Amino acid sequence: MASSSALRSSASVVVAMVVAVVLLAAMGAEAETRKYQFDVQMTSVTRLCGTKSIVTVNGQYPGPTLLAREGDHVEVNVVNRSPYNISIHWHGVRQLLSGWADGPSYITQCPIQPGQSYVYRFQVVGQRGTLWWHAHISWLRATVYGPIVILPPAGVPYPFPAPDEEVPVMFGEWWRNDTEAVIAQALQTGGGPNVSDAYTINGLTGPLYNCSAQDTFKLNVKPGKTYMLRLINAALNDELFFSIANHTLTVVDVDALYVKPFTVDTLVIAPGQTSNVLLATKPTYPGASYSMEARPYTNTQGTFDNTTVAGVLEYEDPSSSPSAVSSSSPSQNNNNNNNNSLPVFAPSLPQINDTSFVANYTAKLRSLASAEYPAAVPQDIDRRFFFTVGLGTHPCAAANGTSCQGPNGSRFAASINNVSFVLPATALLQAHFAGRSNGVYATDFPAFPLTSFNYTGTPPPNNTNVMNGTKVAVLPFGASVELVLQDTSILGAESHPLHLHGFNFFVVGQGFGNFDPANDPAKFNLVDPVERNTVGVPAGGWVAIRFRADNPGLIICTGIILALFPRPQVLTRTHYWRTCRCVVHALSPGGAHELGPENGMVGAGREPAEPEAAASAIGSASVLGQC
Ligand SMILES: [Cu+2]
Repeated sequence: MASSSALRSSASVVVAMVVAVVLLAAMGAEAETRKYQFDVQMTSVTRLCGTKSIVTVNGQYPGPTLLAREGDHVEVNVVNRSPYNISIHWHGVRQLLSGWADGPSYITQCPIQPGQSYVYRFQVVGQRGTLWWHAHISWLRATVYGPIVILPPAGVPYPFPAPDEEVPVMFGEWWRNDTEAVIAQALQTGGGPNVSDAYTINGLTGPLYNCSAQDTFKLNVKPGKTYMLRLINAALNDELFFSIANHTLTVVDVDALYVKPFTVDTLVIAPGQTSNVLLATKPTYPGASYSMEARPYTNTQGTFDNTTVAGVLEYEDPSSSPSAVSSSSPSQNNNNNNNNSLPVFAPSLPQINDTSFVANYTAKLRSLASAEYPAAVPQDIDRRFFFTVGLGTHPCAAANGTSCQGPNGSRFAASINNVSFVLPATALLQAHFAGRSNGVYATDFPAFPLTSFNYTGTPPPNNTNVMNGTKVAVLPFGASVELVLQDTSILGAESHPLHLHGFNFFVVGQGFGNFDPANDPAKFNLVDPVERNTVGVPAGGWVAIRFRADNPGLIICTGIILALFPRPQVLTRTHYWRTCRCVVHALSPGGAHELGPENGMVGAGREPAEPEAAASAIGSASVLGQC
């Protein structure tokens, strides 16, 4: 059966990772080049009693683990054997001077067309922890994703007691229907995409869903050990609470950056975020099993997937015969029925809209800020930006005269500073490199809203229309940047996860209501703020981040996350293509063209002979083949 082979492959990925970790530790390997082969292909998978064909890498769902040590070079040969255009993004990898390898279609590269291939080459510099990779076009990331495990350099210990084992734990979403059809329908109607039917842990839905007990993620552990869970939220839309019954989790890392350790019963993780947590097992065999569960945190008034995914923490029974215990890694399996008679405890998760829990949790996150791992927070700021983030509308453009399914018959549109991003037909980095940006993008992205208003006030403004544009903000190389992201309540306040490509940033402040430029900056944490690559903008609130523009190239900031990780509300999901992206375009001191195209670039696609008007590209299947 397709489902059982998929189950085995997802379990074997983890086992292989653990074995690899042990081998590396034994070898004390030096920096090397790690080569991977990613065959993008269609694979039949069964979940929730339904079988469908999904896009996978190497037939695995979730996909293979990419393992590297800090300092290693990585080469991934992606061969597209699927019928879709595709590109792969290495989420959180800094991509210093390797912007061509970042992966967002139409931004840093043309998508890899069916039958073609592309070699991603990059070095992992100054990062260690957990990141992840995923498809970066349309909704293919729903099934095309996998972990990136970055170990410290050989001989460099973790700044905490070494765990006995390490296990990737990826959260995802599952739709019964074809996800490309889901997003296509939403783009056609102007309404929101249908919400997912289940959440997953390592691709498995678990016993709380119909006919899914056999698809349960099981973490088999021994008493008195420490396990490091490499948590990854690969869900498209939802922030998630996560908890393991009767156990605590010690957070030691977020987004591949160490934090001051703190211990919780429940954590919250936004789409795109990662976190390493230590799980200390009970000192003796407890004679019980423990459910690990994840479900959404949301304050939306729209529809969302209000279900819970469960996995099981099972202790190795010392009384069972040795042959019953796997002689290989004791990690996961999905067919261990030895403990069926044991009591199973369930965790208690916060209320689904518990915003104060989330605020308390995020306030605990602090950079380690040690001598070895200092927090280089920019103290003096060269460039300030204030971006409103939220939802608006486009007029309905349905060809047949019927109304659209957004507010008052309009189409939903997400925007930053009221600009809704329009995907170009030429990859932006390519246009920049070729000196042919004219007609592809403009450099007048507003640093502040053109019209100020009470961003989180009620009633909201009457005019909810947003403008379209492919606009970038240009930063001088080396500039210290402060960016305040302000949620709006124009069509309902909601939390928006936002993500920066090519950079980590410090979260120096956040709050509810409107940002107060006179008084809020005095409360910023400029000593040990958490550093990361993805942050949730609080619903009806703001967050302030700082970073140094030290990575030449075209990077996507903030809005890509509205595109990548829209909020659970129907509204934001609507405009996957049209979602605002601000593209920050950092110039090197030596000029605009320091980046060279890598060898793989040539095969990635070609310039359209007649670039289509950008506006017409939105959501249009035909234009996908143009670039
Ligand atoms: Cu990313």
